[in-house]
Amino acid sequence: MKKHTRKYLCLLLILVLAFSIPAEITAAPAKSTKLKTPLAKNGRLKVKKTSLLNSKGKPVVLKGVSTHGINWFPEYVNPDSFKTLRDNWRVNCIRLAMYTEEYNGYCSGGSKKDLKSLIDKGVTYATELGMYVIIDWHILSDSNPNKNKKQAISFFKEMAKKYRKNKNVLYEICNEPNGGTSWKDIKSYAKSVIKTIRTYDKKNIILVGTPTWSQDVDTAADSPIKGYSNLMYTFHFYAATHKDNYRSKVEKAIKKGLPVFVSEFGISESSGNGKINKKEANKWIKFLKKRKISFVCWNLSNKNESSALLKSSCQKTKGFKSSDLSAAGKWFKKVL
Ligand code: IDC
Repeated sequence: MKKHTRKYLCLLLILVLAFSIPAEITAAPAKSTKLKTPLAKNGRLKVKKTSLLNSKGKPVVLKGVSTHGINWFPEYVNPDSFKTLRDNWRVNCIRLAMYTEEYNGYCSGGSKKDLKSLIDKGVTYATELGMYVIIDWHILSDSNPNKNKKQAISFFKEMAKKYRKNKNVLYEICNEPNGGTSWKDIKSYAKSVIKTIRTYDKKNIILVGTPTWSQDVDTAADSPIKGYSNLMYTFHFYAATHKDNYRSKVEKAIKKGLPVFVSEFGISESSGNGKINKKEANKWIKFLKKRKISFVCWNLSNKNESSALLKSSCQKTKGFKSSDLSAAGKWFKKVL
């Protein structure tokens, strides 16, 4: 090696060392303060007894926002809106509500291709952002899930095949059975759909609806579904309508060993509109937090109804500021 080449290499080495040492020293605290995504922190979730646990076996609470029906409000399924919710609201879960029978629903003339493409987009954005995502088969006016059971099975077969490797996906197989649909009926539907999902996806959480608009968790607790793991049962409430006696239903169900997940709630009346009741809503949140029950708030839209989290005058579909939020939106952001 020539003398000047050696000199040059020495100088280079000194320069590299000079820059790398302080860089390392400053990089260490930066690394430790860097926020991990909810998914990076918790990994694949599992259910043990009544608890939802992360991959390390620690309890985890999903705090989510539900879209309104993606048939009506597809525009909110975008990466920036989810990112706003994650970074500014501290939401770690998005629920994609796909109505099955209302206007342009999956089983009532809506484009299956378009609806599934919205679900795919929603799952992709949530995954990129490290958020959990619920694929919600949103039955409502089709009161009994057995009505569209065949379509549910083929839908969830497709979803489970596609998303079995996604650690952040949860399947909600029937939003709110109603119209007198019995737990026995729901259970028979659930068993078929769960069997299909588990053929492909052995692990991700499955959320099962309960009778009377997903309120009768106490009834489900008397006779839970056997033979499968990672199942949870949904309880829904609207704070201006459902109060103490509903909390005691949840309490009863948990005492009987049922894992409960609040995949939808609002602080309005059960119509999704009318007065909001913040006092009762705060009681609910205190109750849920104490028991580490996950909760997902209805709904991400600017619809002119009091359960909507955005003001009806808000035209933004991302980057929502406090002034864009409805009273319910302001309340929920503060709760988080
Ligand atoms: C409501 C919406 C409303 C829409 C209606 C369709 O807020 O804009 O017109 O559905 O029937 C539920 C349901 C949920 C309801 C919500 C409020 O899961 O779909 O959304 N709610 O009524 N259960 C209890 C209340």
